[in-house]
Amino acid sequence: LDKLYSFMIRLRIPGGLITPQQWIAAHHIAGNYSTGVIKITTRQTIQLHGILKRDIKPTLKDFNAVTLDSIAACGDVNRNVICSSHPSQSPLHKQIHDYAGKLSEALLPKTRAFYEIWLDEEVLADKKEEIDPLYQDHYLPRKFKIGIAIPPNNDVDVFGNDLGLIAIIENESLLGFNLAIGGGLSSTHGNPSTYPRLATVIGFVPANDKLMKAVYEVLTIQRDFGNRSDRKQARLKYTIDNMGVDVFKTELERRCGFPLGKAMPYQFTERKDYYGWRQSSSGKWHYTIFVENGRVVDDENLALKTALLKVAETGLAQFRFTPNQNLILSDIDELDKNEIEGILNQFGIIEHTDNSSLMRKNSIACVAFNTCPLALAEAQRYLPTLITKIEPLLKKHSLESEEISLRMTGCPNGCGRSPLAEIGFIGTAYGRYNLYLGGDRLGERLNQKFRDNLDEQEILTTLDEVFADYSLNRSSGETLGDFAWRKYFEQQ
Ligand code: SRM
Ligand code: SF4
Repeated sequence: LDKLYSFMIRLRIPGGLITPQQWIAAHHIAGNYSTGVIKITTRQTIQLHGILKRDIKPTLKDFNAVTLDSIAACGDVNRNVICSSHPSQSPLHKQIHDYAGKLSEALLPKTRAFYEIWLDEEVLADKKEEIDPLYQDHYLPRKFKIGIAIPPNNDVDVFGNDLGLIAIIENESLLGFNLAIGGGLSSTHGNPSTYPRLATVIGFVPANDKLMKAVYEVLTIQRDFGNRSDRKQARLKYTIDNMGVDVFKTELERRCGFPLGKAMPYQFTERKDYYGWRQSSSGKWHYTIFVENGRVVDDENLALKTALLKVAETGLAQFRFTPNQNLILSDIDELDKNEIEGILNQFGIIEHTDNSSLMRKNSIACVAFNTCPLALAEAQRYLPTLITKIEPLLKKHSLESEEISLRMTGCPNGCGRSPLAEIGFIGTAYGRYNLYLGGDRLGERLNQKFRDNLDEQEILTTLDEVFADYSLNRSSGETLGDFAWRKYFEQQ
């Protein structure tokens, strides 16, 4: 007997937008071949777990039938391109969002292997036809990530990406993007040569072919200069720190054949999903649902998966995943809003979104156990319970109306972007976490380690003390992250 292998499949959905028909397909594919849970990821796409080896082909074929694929969703290539998700973010949202698709397409590997292996196309292509000018025959040294942010909302955590693009809008027209290079959030316990790093803004490119060229050449530099002998040192952040930002920029301009412009002014004032109903300037309505840790499933409290199927079956809403693992039912006509609202009310979705605490709605947990092979501790299966125990502490210190961000990962790889949270937990062993504080609310400052290896009781005692200190000693309007930074780190 062969081993009973099971797999995870992650889709490539640039900008996180799919049609209701595609959601219906995902619902049934999940039911037919996986654990049934549809997991919305921190990079605006979905994953299915527990797919048996024999079911990989049918799964990918069924996705392909609704034009969804998993090409370059993993591997040493450009990954799913993320973009500020809410259509009301800007009247130019569609124009900017389209870049997620354009960049994703432009940076796809040229090989037909996916179609040949999984979709039964004619067996292996003539290699001459598979010439790939970008990835050549050796791909990138490591995964590569692009995020597009539309200020003032940094919902994509743009500085956590290898390449961040910050949209610059003037007089309601898109001028172009500031380029930020070398973001990455992973580290390894006990290995000080690994570290999270915020992307550095190096200049501006107009929104035309120059943007595509500049992005492409950032990848070629990483391809040619990235470390191929040590995977722990292979991300772009290390390439840049080894070369120096200025040398990297000069090399980029040389390869592009044009200089970058001076970085344009921008300001982030928030980093959040806009829960509930919002209308965009086009008149369309959008409802953002709180999906705890991105897990779409029917459980004893909420029949979310069934509710979403009912919504999809009306065909009246698009499905947009957010980089915070939530879901926006979007682009709903005024005339159809009541019908969608009726379904959401029938299944208690609006009540659930409205009544969940701010801390819960500002939390993220990665997958971790029991499917992630790299997990040292629980994350998505534990964080909801931990938050239930933290909520009374917030109440005790009158902090329940604060929008504090809290994120947990089961290891230091940073999949739930905990290094960018005001309160970050990183698993060290089963039931134990390092506690990090001092990240800002906008994703512009990394948090710092505050305590090592805490168990649950130690976490609650420590947070009780921190909340008490914050509640008594903060200055007016000071966020928890800024307070913790000033009090516990800046003065050290
Ligand atoms: Fe991640 C590896 C899950 C976003 C940094 N990540 C993994 C794997 C595939 C474990 C593995 O290699 O075997 C996890 C699969 C668990 C499972 O059972 O499903 C996994 N990562 C996830 C997701 C699903 C977390 C979630 O709960 O949403 C996210 C999927 C994103 C997507 O749709 O493409 C996810 N991963 C991230 C992010 C956040 C982001 O990109 O905004 C990061 C930090 C940013 C960064 O890349 O620096 C991240 N994942 C990693 C790393 C560390 C990479 C490094 O530089 O060292 C690994 C391990 C690796 O690549 O060797 C990793
Ligand atoms: Fe797994 Fe670690 Fe990523 Fe969590 S942070 S999903 S435990 S690799």
